[in-house]
Amino acid sequence: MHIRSFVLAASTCAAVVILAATGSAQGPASSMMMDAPGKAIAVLIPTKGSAVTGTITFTKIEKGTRVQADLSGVPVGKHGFHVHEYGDASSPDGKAAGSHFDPKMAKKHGDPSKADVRHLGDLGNIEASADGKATYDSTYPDLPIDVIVGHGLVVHEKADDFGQPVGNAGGRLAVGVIGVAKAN
Ligand SMILES: [Cu+2]
Ligand SMILES: [Zn+2]
Repeated sequence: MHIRSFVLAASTCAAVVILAATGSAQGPASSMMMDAPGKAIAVLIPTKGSAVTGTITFTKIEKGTRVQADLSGVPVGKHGFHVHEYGDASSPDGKAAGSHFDPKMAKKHGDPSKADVRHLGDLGNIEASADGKATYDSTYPDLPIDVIVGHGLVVHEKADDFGQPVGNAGGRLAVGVIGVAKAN
């Protein structure tokens, strides 16, 4: 009796394993195993009382990820901007985007041009001229597009002074969700 029930259990197990293997080989999961995206984009949505709009693109190049921003309606001066943990632009104050995206658990805020240890999402500052336009173009060796896709992008009220814990950049002027874009 013991042997028979063991055989039954073993064959059931084998069937489950075969089903699982077949499912992962032919199911929707396989289409998600494609190459990492070559380009991503965040389209900014202004928070309540803000006029900040524009796009931030992330393009895979030989040296890493090129980050380019083209914004309008930005108050003159420097504004901190970061990849935030949630791709959620639903709240009028932008807070649904959570805090700085820190998948490596660095637990330290920093200047991307200087600090090796920083939140992965720390992008420094973007500066607007008197006409409200702000552009940015910088390449990061350590910002994989497939890691940041689906997370948020926040442009802040004030400059990021790189103080702890999150740079004293104040409120949020705009939030976007980083999505996969068609590579050029
Ligand atoms: Cu931020
Ligand atoms: Zn940070």
